[in-house]
Amino acid sequence: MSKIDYSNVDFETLIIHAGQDHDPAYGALATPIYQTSTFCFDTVEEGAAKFAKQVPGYHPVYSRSGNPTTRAFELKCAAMEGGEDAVATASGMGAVGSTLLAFLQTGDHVIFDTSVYGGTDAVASTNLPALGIEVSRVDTADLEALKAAIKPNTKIIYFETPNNPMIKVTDVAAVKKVAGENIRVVVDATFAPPPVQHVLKLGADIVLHSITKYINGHGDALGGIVVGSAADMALVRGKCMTKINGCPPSPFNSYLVLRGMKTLALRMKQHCDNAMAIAKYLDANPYVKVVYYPGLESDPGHELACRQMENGMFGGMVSFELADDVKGMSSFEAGKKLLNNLKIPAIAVSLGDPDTLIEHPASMTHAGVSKEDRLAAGITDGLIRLSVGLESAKDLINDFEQAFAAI
Ligand code: LCS
Repeated sequence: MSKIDYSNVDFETLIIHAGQDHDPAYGALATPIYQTSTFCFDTVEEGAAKFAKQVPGYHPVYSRSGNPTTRAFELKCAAMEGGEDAVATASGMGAVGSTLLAFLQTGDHVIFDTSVYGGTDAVASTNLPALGIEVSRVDTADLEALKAAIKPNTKIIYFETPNNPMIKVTDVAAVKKVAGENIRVVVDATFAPPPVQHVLKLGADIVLHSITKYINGHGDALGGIVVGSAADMALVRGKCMTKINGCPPSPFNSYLVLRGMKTLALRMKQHCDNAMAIAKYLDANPYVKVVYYPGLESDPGHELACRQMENGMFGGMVSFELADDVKGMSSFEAGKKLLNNLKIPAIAVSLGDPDTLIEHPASMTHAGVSKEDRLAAGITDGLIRLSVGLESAKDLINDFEQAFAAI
């Protein structure tokens, strides 16, 4: 057992040590990869007792419901968010699906923000209604509209903050106040994980992440995590993750995430510093019409972000749109040229990698959202989304300069 009192240390210390006790078999410092599907019992009686959870301590019986490498990853994430427990999944969508199916059934009502990741959007617009679950779409930044959308059968209010791809910030504490005790507030904080914000502390009931992004942070593994109360996590794990979805991460991916998380504090600071520099550069660029980044004073979410996000960090995601007439071209045409001219950013979806990634939401991450819904959420054909990496900000700005000049 660790001797560290995690309630009394800084995030930089917690994120390195939490969840990773020295391995009981040989005292290994790094958590071993328990690459096994099953676990053996000496006797039938021992197996029965472990299945019945009558043996004190952590005793996995089968790797779909529990694995020691994955458990270390779950415990580190629970500590990171200040939650009682966590459930790891094979992808972010595994976390989204397992959470929604754990708490919703036919006849229930759920409210989603107008703009969420394209995969989550498909769940809201197609998969949940097909199960007889009623879905409303409301701008969660508009608290009056949110209040008006609540019905007697509303079970969940679901949003991302900042959201994908508009980088819109939603007031977690204010939404929980509107939701009251009986409606779960579920926040997807993929775009700004701790230490940038701690949404459970702001009042969310459940926080989830695509681990694929900043938390693993190296662009080499898919994963998801759900964090909340012990009772809620028991339901997510027991009813959904291990049964309906059956989507645990592989032990090897759990190991990669544990490795990546050791540098989360350092990486997030650098992502945020670089994003602020690039956002300011783009904001001052005459070819750019609008920049969405809550760190900019001109951003409508700036004041809220200063309260809700921590230590002057505003995340590493920046979206922007070029001016309507760039050298005689539309915003969309000029944007395509800009992306093709850039040398450092990779044209790719995903985010949170050390490498800067740039993408076109209307034709990539949000291509499956109807044009009407996209435009209502502000996702125009000219919108460009940038995941600012860990390269030198100066090199990135120089690259943008040559790419704009060559349009
Ligand atoms: N939540 C958010 C906010 C996301 O951005 C994504 C993926 C997911 C959940 C799902 O996570 P996954 O299953 O991919 O691990 N977002 C992506 C994106 O913007 N580009 O590629 C994937």
